[in-house]
Amino acid sequence: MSTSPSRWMKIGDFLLRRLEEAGVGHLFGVPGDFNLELLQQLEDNSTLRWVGTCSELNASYAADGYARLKGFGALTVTNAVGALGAIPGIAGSYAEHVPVVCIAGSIPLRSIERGLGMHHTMADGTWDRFLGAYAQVTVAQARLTPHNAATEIDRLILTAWREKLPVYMELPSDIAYLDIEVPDAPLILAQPASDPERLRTCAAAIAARLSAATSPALLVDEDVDRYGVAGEVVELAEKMQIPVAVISSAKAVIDETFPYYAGIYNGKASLPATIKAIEDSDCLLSVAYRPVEVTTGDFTAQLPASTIHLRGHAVDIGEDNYQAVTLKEVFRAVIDAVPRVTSRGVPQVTAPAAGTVAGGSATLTQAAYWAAIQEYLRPGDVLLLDNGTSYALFGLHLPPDCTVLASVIWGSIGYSVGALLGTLTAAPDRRHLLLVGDGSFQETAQELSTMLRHDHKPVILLINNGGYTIERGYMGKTETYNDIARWAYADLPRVLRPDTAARSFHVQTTADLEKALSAPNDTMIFIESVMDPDDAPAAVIHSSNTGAELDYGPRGPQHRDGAQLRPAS
Ligand SMILES: Cc1ncc(C[n+]2csc(CCOP(=O)(O)OP(=O)(O)O)c2C)c(N)n1
Ligand SMILES: [Mg+2]
Repeated sequence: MSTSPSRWMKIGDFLLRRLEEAGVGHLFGVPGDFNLELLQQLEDNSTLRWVGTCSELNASYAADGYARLKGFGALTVTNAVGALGAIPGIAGSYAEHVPVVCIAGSIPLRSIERGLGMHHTMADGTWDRFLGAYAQVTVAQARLTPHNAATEIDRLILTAWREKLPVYMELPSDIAYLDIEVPDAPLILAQPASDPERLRTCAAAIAARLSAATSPALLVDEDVDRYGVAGEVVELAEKMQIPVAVISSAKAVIDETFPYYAGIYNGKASLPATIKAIEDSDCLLSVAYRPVEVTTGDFTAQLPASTIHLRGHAVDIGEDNYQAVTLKEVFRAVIDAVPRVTSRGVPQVTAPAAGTVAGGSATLTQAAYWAAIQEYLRPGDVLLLDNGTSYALFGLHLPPDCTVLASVIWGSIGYSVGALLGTLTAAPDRRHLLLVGDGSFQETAQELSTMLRHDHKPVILLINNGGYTIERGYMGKTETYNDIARWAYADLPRVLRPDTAARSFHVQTTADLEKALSAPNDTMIFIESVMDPDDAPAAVIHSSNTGAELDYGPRGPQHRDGAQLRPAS
């Protein structure tokens, strides 16, 4: 019997209490008969707010977007039909290292024990399939029972938070109202303390390498955000005058106006000064870098062989592998151990500025569009980008305190629209900009209705180019498989909320765009910008062209005449 103070709580109430203690203020999802009892507990006893979504996929994207700003996110779905709908989003949270808990209200324990057939199953007496499916896309899973709930709820929440990965729990619908004995003490979200000897030795080894180096550098990926060490990275860079480059998935994790910010590193597709800072470094500290084709400029990245690799709970230095060292403690110890350097100065990394906005009545081009967006950005903006020509945002200079959300490694189109609901819910006082193509938008567009329903005020910047332009750069420049239906996008706010005060704009010229961008941010602004299907930023077309070589090989169909959209010569 436990000696620490305890109390009696209903299982569902305890779960909701633990979510609150983990900093979750909102639960996304779609109700079903197997989770209504939990939703009733939420209504009756909890400070959590319910945000019903149009689909489970969008709930999973929303929980992910919410977690990226608040540190933890949660959704609830119903057995199987709901749970399976959320899988692509939960798998994306795994790929992008986002702690989310997916709670499936599942068939009653009574039915499992007696082998009773139930709806939302295959009606063949099985009940483990969906837990099995989630085992592939989450770091931990459990079916709650009255005898494991008190420990399993804590294990799953803590595991998700510590490892920055999603978890899945099934709450059988007949146990949420059962009383169990639970700890009185709140759940403390903390990383395990490092092994003192390993931490000391590891930090000393890094500090010695850094102190002896003439051209140290830092390369950071998105875990720097997830583990909350951007402040430490900046402190170390400042103390030793070290340039810091980021992977595109970590855009804006380091303030782009920070003097030691050295740009986005993406192999040979990076600026020359960024390549030099990283590849010629005699002591590169890389934080949680995961090389795939989209983060390596198609495998042209060349990190020095001596690179020190830091991850959430481990560090690799040459032959030495340090376990049981947590990232924040490693940074702290290294910062304290290294000398202040004043002789190196500020790195010179200047990216070409986006062009200027050309003449008023000119048909809108991608070049003019991105120049205008560059001017529109403000400090503190939350920027959600989807795949497509909207990736041009990676080339813009961001003001301080911006946050960028994208699905860079997982690459799921439509992510940004669902995630926008999550970021709006998490940080309603910030300005949120959605940069999305028509094709991506069509995947998840209905969630606009939830944003309107809750009076959110995002700026939606949609590029209407009649289809999948980024894909035309891979294959099928003029093929119908890259075409999509032309919606009246700017009319959607009124369709989805007839009494909306949203301001909608159908933009065809640069003058139209200027006018739209001058609208005040006191309501939703929906700007649909019509552009030519063959117009795309050079960097986007280039990466599509080279991506096709990787995807289809030398005998692929991309080599046929006119098969690919190519950069304007
Ligand atoms: C879920 C999913 N389905 C399909 C794809 C393949 N895909 C990648 S980009 C893209 C087209 C995006 O088109 P759009 O959003 O219109 O952007 P544009 O390049 O036209 O600006 C597609 C279909 C994907 N990444 N994710
Ligand atoms: Mg498009």
